[in-house]
Amino acid sequence: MKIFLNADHHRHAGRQEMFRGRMVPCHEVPARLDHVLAELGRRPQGELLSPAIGDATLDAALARMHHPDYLQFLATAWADWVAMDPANAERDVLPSVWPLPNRHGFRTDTSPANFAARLGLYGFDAGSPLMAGTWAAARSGAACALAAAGEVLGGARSAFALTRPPGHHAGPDFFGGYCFLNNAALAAQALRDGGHHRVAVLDVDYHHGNGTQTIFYERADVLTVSIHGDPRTEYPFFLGHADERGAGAGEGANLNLPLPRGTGFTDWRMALDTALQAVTNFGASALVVPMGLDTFEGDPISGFHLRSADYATVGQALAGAGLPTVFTFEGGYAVAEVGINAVNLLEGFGRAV
Ligand code: OKP
Ligand code: ZN
Repeated sequence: MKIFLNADHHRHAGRQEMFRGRMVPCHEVPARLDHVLAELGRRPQGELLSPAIGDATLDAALARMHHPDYLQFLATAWADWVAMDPANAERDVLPSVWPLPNRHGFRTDTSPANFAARLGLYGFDAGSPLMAGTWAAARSGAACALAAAGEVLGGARSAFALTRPPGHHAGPDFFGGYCFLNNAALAAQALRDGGHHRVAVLDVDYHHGNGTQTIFYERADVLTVSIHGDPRTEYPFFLGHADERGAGAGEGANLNLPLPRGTGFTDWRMALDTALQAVTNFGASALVVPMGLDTFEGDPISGFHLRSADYATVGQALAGAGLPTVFTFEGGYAVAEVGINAVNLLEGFGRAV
């Protein structure tokens, strides 16, 4: 399969994230992608390419998935941050105040003049630092997702957007969970626009894909399925419950399969079969897989117990859907193993095709 590499990913390199009242080193580090690349060097899965997507095409695609005010916010966030105080140039951007949407009559319909207040409108956690290169890195990543979708539209069985920062927590007008632009949603929309009438997104990251679910929640043409740690105890907490089935025209086109912390491969694999059955029942003709490897037993921030060899089985099962498939790189924070696990999955998929 063709692999679209985000050559700008190093420009997004957060230093610290807030965790339980203190600043800890970021989990979502450039080395994650570098390990995948190194493993692909040892076990090649296809040609490595740079995405050839023009700025106008990219901007048009971004504007279809994200609100214009949010994109504008991202584009100028670093400059606005430094303008608040020149000393801010030494520090990453992180929000520290939020409006508690839908509660207490807090106004969120006006754009506050203070950047720190605006930051709290768009960002939903204090763990997703943004810096000078974030916008460039995220844009190039979005281009990788579009290029991967284009490859599949051109007849390829599969393609991989090898990019970071990840995307599945980014919504129409919010960032968080290390995500800024929703790469998987961009790929799904590109597949729709390219002629696939029904597209499915099957998110296998440990964390619920709250951004992707929100983007497609009222749409009947894109099925969103996510297998993840139960949001009653696991991040991102406020979305991802089993009773969220979609709304309006999208009623029935969202499926959440939350599993308890501690779940091992036998039970996870049964959930995958349920998810794949839903994809088949939906009648999708193309598939997007936000590929998180943080279901791994050694992941430092997650709670499932998949082993490295299991990822080949996952890839094989995904191939069994028989659909043209776009993979996007999402989570996976056991840095030394993330390359092996990612390539095991891709290899399992490729062997089964
Ligand atoms: C991003 B992706 C939990 C801390 C959670 C944010 C996790 C974001 C995961 N102890 N911090 O879905 O892999
Ligand atoms: Zn995750």
